[in-house]
This record gives sequence, C-alpha cells and structure tokens, in this order.
Amino acid sequence: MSRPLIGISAAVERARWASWDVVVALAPLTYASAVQRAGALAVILPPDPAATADPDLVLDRIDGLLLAGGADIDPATYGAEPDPETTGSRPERDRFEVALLRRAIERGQPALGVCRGMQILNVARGGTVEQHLPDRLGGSGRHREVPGTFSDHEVRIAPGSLAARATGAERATVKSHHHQGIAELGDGLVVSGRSSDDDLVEAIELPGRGYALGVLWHPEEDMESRVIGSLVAAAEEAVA
Ligand SMILES: [Mn+2]
Repeated sequence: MSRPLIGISAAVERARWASWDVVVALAPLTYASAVQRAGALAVILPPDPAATADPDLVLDRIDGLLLAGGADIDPATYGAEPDPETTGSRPERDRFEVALLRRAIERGQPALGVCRGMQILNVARGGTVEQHLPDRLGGSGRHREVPGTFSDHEVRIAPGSLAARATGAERATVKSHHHQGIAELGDGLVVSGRSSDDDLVEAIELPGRGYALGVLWHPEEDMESRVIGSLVAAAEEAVA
C-alpha cells in the first residue's frame, strides 16, 4: 500500500556540527518522525524561488503540507515595521511558505501550520502578527519560559471545530515555545483554540475549505498528540 507524502517546510539557519559552520535547510527530526509514525512519508522542503512562483511544481508531488516552526516572519510580509524583539527572519522562506499555502488552500490540499506556520496561515489570509507577546501580556512567560525548551500550558478547543477533530479533545495540555501570536485575524479564518490561563489565540482554521489548520503549539514534540496524525489522515483521504 502506498503512503501519502507530507512536505515539511525547512528552516534556513546557520548551523554548526562536526567541522562545519554553514547555512543549512533543516527541520527538527520530530516533525518527520511524527509524520512517519502516522503512516506517511516525509520530505523536507527548502525555500525554492521556482516553486514560490509556481507552487504546483511542489504541490503536484505531495499529498499534504506541514509548515513547521522557526524564525519570526519578516514584518514586511504583513505590512508592519519590525519590533526590536523580532529576529532571524528569512524573507525567502516566508514567500515560499505563503505561496505554497495559498495555493494548497485553493486546491483543497490538506495543510497544517505549526507555531510560525500558524502565523503563516494568518498572514497568507491578510492577517497580522503580534510581534512580542510579553509586551502585551505583561511577561507571564507561560508560552516560552526557557530557551531551547517547551513549556506546558492548557488550551481550550472549540467543540465541533477541525482543531477539536485534530486534537480529539476540548482541553489539552500542549508544548509551547513562542513569543509572537495573532494580532488581526486573516480573511475567513476563525479562532478554534485559546490558552486557558490568558485566552491567547492558539488555534485558527478556515471553515469549509477542507483541512486548513494552524496551531501555535508543537504537536510534533508530543507523542500523545493526534494533530499530525489528523493531517496524514486528511492526506490519505485526498489520495484515496
Ligand atoms: Mn502558547
């Protein structure tokens, strides 16, 4: 039996290992492992100007799109001036992901955005990003406590939403690591999840457009999470 192919968008970063210190396209292995555990094949997608101009070049060959976490989106992408806390942007990655996601939505192809990827879903629909949440929330820190680690917090999921089907629950404890969030919600999107303690938007989706979901938390870091499995299930249906 064939397996659906899930494209995972790569981060572009300078990285060091062995004797190398170079710019790489990378994705934490947890994304690919979660996709593979759910019964699909994973392929990592570096930004590609040809595919940015013509997303079908990639979308014709994959069955589902997973926009992974990573650096802050370039504020120019959503028409804002950069906040001093906004760092590490790679505009070519932003353009690639926005183009792929917009076209995937047009085609009705399953797409899941994780953390930064959720913000890409919002920006792709004309929404904007809150650039540094501690400035607004007073630095409660629940969403990003320690660099390089994930903090646990609870989210409430709207009953009957795609997010509820994806998580299989109406309350869940999730792995969080972000300092940005949703400011203005993009066209046609609805909020389907909020953090329990400070009501921050944690899940958004596009009703009536197949599987188009963004979560601000990290399901790939949680062996119990069913969210990435739900993307694979939607991709399987699309293939069948
Ligand atoms: Mn959070």
